[in-house]
Amino acid sequence: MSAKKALITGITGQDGSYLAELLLAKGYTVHGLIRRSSAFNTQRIDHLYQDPHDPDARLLLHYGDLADGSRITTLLERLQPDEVYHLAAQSHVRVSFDEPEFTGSTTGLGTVRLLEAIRMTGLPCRFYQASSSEMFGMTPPPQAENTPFHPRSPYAAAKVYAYWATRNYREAYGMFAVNGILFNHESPRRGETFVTRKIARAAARIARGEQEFLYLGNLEARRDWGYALEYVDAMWRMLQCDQPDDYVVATGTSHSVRDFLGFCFEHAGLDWEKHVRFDERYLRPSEVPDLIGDATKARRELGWQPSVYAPELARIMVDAELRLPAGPAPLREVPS
Ligand code: NDP
Ligand code: GDR
Repeated sequence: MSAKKALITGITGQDGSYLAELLLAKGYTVHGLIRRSSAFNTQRIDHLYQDPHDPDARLLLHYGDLADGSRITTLLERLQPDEVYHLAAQSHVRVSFDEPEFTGSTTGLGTVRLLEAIRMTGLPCRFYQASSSEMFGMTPPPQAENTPFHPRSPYAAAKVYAYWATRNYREAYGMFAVNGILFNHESPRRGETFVTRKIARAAARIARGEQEFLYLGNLEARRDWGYALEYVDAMWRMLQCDQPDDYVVATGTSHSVRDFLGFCFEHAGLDWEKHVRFDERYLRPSEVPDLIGDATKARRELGWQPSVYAPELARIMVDAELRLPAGPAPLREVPS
C-alpha cells in the first residue's frame, strides 16, 4: 500500500506544526494550506521545509483561505488526500468579540466549506474537526462528550456550529467525520497573545531585566492546560478508528491564571505580584469560568493519555523563552 496523504489546514499554527512533524515521522505525504501574506508566515514549520522541486518532497504547501470555497474544492480534487485535519480558524476568543462576523465566517462556515467540498468531490477521505472546550462555556465541570454546550463568545458559537455541521455530514452522508473536543493545550509555539505564552514570555523578559510589568485581565479563570505536542497524537488516533466518533482530550486537572503565573514566575526566580498589573482591556464581555475535561473515552478507546500537566508545562515554556539567544522580543499586542 502506498504512503498516506494528509491535508492540514492551519499548518502554520501551533497544532498544525506539531501535527505535520508527527505525520511526516509516520511516513505520510503532508499537504498544508497556507494563507498568502505580505511577509512569510511559516516560522513554525520552516524547520520542516522541503524543496518542492525535489520529486521526493513529502511536505508541500498550497495557498488557500477558508473564505474561498471554490479553491478548497479544486485543491481537494487535485490532492486527493486520505485524511483532512481541519485546524485553521480565527482561534482567539477575545478577538472574536471584536470580529464576530469574520470569526463566524472562518471558524464556523470555513468548516462547512471544507465538508461541502469533500461531499461534492466524492472523496472517501477522513475528516477531523478541531472542536473546542470553549463550546462548554458556562456548563460547570467536569465536561465530557455528552455535556451540554453553552458557548460564551462568538468564537465558541462558531465552533458549536462547526461541531454540529461535522456530526450532520457524518449522519447525513455517512462521512468519516470526527470532532476532537480539545481542552486548552499550550507549548513554546503557542501564539504570543494567549495567556500562557504571554506569561511565560514576560517571566523570561523580566528575569533578564528587559521589561518590568505584565498587563493581564481576569486572573481567576480556570483552565485544563495540557501540552500541544501530546494532543496532536490524539487527533491522529481519532482518524485511525474503525468508526467515526467524537472525543474529549484533556488532562482532567484545572488551574487558575493566577496559579499559572505562580508556576512561571517562580521558575524564573521572581515574585509575580511585584510585576503583574491589571488592564481591563483584556477582560471579555462574557467569560468561561472553569474547564476540566473528562477524557475517559479517549483513554479507553484511543489509548491516549497525557503525561505533562500545568506545572511542568509552565517550566517547559519558560525554559524555551530563556533559551532564545537574544531574549524574547517585546510583545506587540493590540488590545481593542
Ligand atoms: P493557531 O491560532 O495557532 O493557528 C490557527 C491556524 O489557522 C494558522 O495556521 C492560521 O494561519 C490559520 N488560519 C486562520 N484563518 C485562516 C483562514 N481564513 N484561512 C486559512 N487559514 C487560516 O491555533 P492552534 O494551533 O492553537 O489551534 C488549532 C485549531 O484548534 C484551531 O481551530 C483552534 O480554534 C482549535 N483549538 C485550539 C485549542 C488550543 O488550546 N490550542 C483548543 C481547542 C481547539 P496564519 O498562520 O496565517 O495566521
Ligand atoms: P482561551 O485562551 O480563551 O481559553 O482559548 P486564552 O489563553 O486566550 O485565555 C485563557 C484565560 O486567561 C484569561 N486572561 C487572559 N487571556 C489572554 N489571552 N490575555 C490576557 O491578558 C489575559 N488575562 C487573563 C482569559 O480571560 C481566559 O479566561 C484558547 C484558544 O486556543 C481557543 O482557540 C481554544 O479553543 C481554547 O483555548 C480551548
